[in-house]
Amino acid sequence: MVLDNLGSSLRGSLDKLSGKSRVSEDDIEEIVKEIQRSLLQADVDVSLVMELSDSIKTRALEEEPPGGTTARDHVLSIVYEELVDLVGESTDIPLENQTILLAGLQGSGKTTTAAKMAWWFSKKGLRPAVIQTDTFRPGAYDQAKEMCSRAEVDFYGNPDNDDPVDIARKGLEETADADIHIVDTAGRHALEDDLIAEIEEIEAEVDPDRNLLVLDAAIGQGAKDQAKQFDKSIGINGVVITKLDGTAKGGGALTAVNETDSSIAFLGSGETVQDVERFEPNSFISRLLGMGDLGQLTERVQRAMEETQEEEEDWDPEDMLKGQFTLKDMRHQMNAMNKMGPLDQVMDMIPGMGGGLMDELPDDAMDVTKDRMRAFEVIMDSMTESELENPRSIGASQIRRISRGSGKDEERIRELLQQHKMMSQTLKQFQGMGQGGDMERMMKKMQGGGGGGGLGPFG
Ligand SMILES: Nc1nc2c(ncn2[C@@H]2O[C@H](COP(=O)(O)OP(=O)(O)O)[C@@H](O)[C@H]2O)c(=O)[nH]1
Ligand SMILES: [Mg+2]
Repeated sequence: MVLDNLGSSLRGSLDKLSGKSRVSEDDIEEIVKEIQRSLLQADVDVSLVMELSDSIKTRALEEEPPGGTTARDHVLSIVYEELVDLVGESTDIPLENQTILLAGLQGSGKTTTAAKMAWWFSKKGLRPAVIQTDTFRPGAYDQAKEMCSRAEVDFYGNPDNDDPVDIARKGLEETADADIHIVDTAGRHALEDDLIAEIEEIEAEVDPDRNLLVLDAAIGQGAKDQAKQFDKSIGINGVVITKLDGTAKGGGALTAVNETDSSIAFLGSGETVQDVERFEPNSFISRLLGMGDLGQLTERVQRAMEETQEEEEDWDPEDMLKGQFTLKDMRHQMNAMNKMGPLDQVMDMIPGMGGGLMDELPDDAMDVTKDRMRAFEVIMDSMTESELENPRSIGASQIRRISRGSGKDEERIRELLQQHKMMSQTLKQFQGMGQGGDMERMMKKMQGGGGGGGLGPFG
């Protein structure tokens, strides 16, 4: 996928910053070189690469890291911000009636994208129709028709008509009931005058709300000329990058986006109609850098936090971030985790937590099954306030008392204390990686100030 190597190589150089509080010029040179290498390998335009690396360099050296930030986090957040900036906003696609025209060379993935987008709109509760105007390629009609039937969306085409403009006109009439009209067009092997003339005519007839350029992720430097040409003739509002599931690099497509001053609308990553997603700059770059999907994680965490908060009014997440990890915190965390869904999934979304780190933890370090939870709750109810705040103070005699009070075996109480100890150690471990204490701030920053609401390393 695009810039596939960037994440791992960049993490390697960033790790060398671990423990440092300031970056030196040499450090940043090395990191910027890594970034340049990955971007150039991914076919991103040279001038774009230079522009990007200059601003990363300047910012990393000149900007004062916010108080308490490690050099690593500081540089990572700058790289992140600059990359998000490079790919730009996602193309605005309002969920309302509209006509979308797809342009692009033959084989770029227009027809597939038309069906995919139609499927996507139908999942949003709108009624889409695809109009196939490709009279150039034999089999285009059958292919589009079949894909649309798989997507369960309306379709119009006419294999006996060889006038694309006429097909477009009739198509719009025939599918007048639909909310969204997606007009698929023909392509050629290369940009030719007659292709440009044809698409201009269709454009004039259809009067689309937006024109999307479909680009194969493998396109490379040729993307620039194509993008310019299509932009000049019909105007390009957004780009769809297809075949991101392949070995393609996608950098050419990023260059094209920049060239036409447009943005990315959708990403295609497979041959079936469901293999489509809206382009989200933040989550795209997070994934690219192997930082997990910060946006999605934050959203989940926030939802879980809110729900848990309602049940435990006296629990304040800020306390946990500031000081000791108490049994109350643990109860809260277990509750929140239960609400977030499968733990391994959640861990995958946490920066730096993806590959293998979970394997290093004891198997039951985070076993928060419902049964265990219930037993722990009962035990905690038999503890005093000071025991909950300071579980280390709980000795053999207290364990005996708590066991009598809760009706649970002493063994279960030791288990609970053991689990608390492990979670507390894990927490420290995360903080040691320079990602615990600063995570909240980083998340806030990465979401553009959306507010991470007191997140601990467990969420
Ligand atoms: N793996 C993969 N194949 C794709 C994707 N999009 C399109 N294709 C394939 O690329 C080929 C050309 O796609 P098509 O939609 O016909 O391109 P068009 O000529 O621009 O209409 C077809 O074999 C598609 O199945 C994608 O995202 N991933
Ligand atoms: Mg086609």
